[in-house]
Amino acid sequence: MEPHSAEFAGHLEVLPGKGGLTKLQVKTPWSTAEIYLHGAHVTHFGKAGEPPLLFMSEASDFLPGKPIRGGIPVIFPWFGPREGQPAHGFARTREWHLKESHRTPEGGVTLDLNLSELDGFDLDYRITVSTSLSLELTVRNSSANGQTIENCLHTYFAIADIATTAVTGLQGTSYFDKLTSHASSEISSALRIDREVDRIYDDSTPSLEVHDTGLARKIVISKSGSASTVVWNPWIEKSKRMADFGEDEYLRMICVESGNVADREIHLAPGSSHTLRVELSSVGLT
Ligand code: TA6
Repeated sequence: MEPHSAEFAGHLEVLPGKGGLTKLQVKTPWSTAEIYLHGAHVTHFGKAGEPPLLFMSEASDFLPGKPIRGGIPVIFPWFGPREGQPAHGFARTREWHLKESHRTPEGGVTLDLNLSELDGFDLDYRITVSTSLSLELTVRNSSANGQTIENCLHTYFAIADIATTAVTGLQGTSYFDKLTSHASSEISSALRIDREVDRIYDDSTPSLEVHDTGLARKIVISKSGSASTVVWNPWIEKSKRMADFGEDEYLRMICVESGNVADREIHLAPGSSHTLRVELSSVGLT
């Protein structure tokens, strides 16, 4: 593989990854990360000396045209199924372009990826690897017509055990339960999962946490430009139906996704843009 002009010694390498797909390997003084150009898919982020923050299925495909299972799928321009179209849109199965990369003044690494051969949209995705993982997904309507889109950073978090994990920060937030098609409101201050959960919360709060007592840490999800939070765990039966997901992997993952979906879809005038920002970090549980 030709050395990429963006590579700089010891901090960014462009390598053949799984399935021969191009992988960007990032190393900073505090952390490591891996991003595939296929779908601009972050497949790994971990702080030195800690278990990875992101879950990756051991059964994931790494094939052109197939989504990677785990990490942070980029969902665009629609969320969920669509007749005759790929579920969750096509951004996550397209080959993105690495436009630029540079070191931050503190020593982190910033990658600028782009996907622009989509009719009517121009997507820029800035990924900054440091003591935390920062993501900025900007969509510009490059067409002459108004467009309506949904977007979501569909993050799979790695946890020790779903039975000793809780999501905090959603109390009092209304949600749509995709399994029952009923609307409801979150009553618990610490949401625990003991069955299949697939909920779209109407949630613009700037911060949520995933408390993992098994790993004695909490993951902090800070976000802006996001009016929806999706919480998903496939549990037993759905896990068995997913060919690219291990039958018992539901025990070690939870999706807490940040975006703008369903009623919170985004209307973009010609030439206008929208940016979704998410920052992921971890703190020890005292
Ligand atoms: O975000 C939750 C969800 O919409 C679930 O309904 C489930 O379908 C999940 O996304 C995974 O979707 P995928 O197309 O990646 O299998």
